[in-house]
Amino acid sequence: MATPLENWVEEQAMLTEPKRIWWCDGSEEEAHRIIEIGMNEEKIGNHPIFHKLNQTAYPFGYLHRSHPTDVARTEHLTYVCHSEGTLAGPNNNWMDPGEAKELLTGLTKGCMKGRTMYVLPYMMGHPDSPYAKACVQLTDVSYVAISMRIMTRMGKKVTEKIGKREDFFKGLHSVGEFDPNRRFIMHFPGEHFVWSIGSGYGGNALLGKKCFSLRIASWQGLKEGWLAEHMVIIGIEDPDGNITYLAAAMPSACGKTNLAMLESTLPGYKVWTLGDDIAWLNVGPDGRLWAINPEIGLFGVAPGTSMKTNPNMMRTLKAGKFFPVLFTNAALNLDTNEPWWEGMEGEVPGNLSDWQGNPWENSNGNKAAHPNSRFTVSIEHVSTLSKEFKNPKGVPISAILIGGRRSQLIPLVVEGFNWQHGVFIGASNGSETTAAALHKIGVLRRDPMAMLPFCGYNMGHYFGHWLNMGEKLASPPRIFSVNWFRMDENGEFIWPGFGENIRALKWIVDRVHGRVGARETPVGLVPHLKDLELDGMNLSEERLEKLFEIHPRAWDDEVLGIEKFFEQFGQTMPEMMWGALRTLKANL
Ligand code: SAT
Ligand code: MN
Repeated sequence: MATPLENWVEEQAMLTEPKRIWWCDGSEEEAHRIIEIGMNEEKIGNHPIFHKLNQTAYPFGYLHRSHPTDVARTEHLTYVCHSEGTLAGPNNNWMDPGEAKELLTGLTKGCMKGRTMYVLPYMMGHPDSPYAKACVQLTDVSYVAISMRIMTRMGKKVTEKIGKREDFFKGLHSVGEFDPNRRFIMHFPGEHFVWSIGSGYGGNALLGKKCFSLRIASWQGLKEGWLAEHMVIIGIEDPDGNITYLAAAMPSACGKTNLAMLESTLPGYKVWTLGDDIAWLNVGPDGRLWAINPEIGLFGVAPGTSMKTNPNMMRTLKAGKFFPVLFTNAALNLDTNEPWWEGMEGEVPGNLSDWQGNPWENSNGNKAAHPNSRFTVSIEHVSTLSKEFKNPKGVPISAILIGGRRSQLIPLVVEGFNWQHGVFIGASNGSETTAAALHKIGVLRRDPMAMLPFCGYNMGHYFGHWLNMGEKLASPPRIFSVNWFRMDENGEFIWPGFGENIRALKWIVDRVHGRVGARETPVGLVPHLKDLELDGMNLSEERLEKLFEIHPRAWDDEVLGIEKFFEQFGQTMPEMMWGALRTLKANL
């Protein structure tokens, strides 16, 4: 008798009408075959799906060019279809589930004609972890099949694990016609189901990532008492060899991958990598908060990545251990057959094709690589991978960092007074927008816990859930806000960032272990400047003070912005958040 999984795949095949169905086993041999198909048979426009790069410089490297209209997440086409709109909240687009299915059935009918349907069984989380989830995604493009193999634990074992069960997470994906007018990313949290059509790009198409591990999982977390968060996980080893684990939430393209791979400029300190994008946080039997990374790959922003900013990443891209490594929408050096992007060191190559494959003209600020061009690479390549990465229990978190891109106002590092105040700091987090989603770049938007585009339910309830989590923890992590991006009057970054960020992290670790005091300000606790380890850094006292300046009048505007943001959640906003805002106002 057919299993529920087989029945489900059969039903989707009746709807989408592929020419064949390919059950993937996740093997390397299979990945080679799929890449071959992507190079020789499947196309987007005139381009093959994959172009083989210089294998000496970039072992296992392939370049993928997406459809020109399909280069970032499309938040306006992303819906969370709860039974009622109030459950989705003002932070989500909502459609009635029945209506959404009718609309998508129309768009999906026969959409895989002439194509292969890849069946991808995968695990989010270590298979032995009590927190892991079994999932299956269907897709009709080799790029997505291969990307999912890099990002998740894919293979036959998952099919066996699912067995006769029905409660696996389901994802149906088709690139359709790549038509932005027929593109939707629809979530059905009640059914653990995501249905995505019309895009092959990142978070729109790799359904294990934002769609499941954040939007659907955050809803599951609300029901089951845990958190699915947009966070890096790292361990910081101090000169005594003790490792303190931190999780850090930052919006897309604000340096999460750089933080996860940070190479310390402080002697004796070392950062161990556990994850660069997603953390599932559970209350452990010891009353501490434990984090696992459900993914096994990195999907990072290429432009700006160089031997200077992130040498660890550059080595990772060339490590050649796990097949393959993908570069999406990078430029191509036609002389060397290597990928290229803005911000790579050295001279700009003379013979480049741009991210769409056209000869590149260096004029009018014309970018060769797309600003949201990405690499996809196994975390096994990372030489700083923590030995705890494979521990099914995860790691205990001592501090949570919340950051954004703020050219003004927000100090380098601030500690919340307590868990509740930390939740307030997270809830009022803002960031200047980037190229990771299609919207105007550089505008301030509120992005609580960097989850605005990823929280699968009403954020008013989400803040309440965070407050409840604090109650369940015997020793809740301390919560900090960080901002590497503050600028001076001339628009220059005051703080050098990258490897030097270890100095802010060291202060955080010192706070966690009670080694240093702090100075109280209206917005939270900031370092006594003498406690910051700045040896070997070229930063004048005056500029250092600028990093921590708090101008009450400028904060008045911030308070107004937070108030306006909170208001939209109406009755669902916990009173405690309003209380924290009133206190902030009074203190200023
Ligand atoms: O496209 S993704 O959502 O996977 C990457 C990002 O925006 O963070
Ligand atoms: Mn992300």
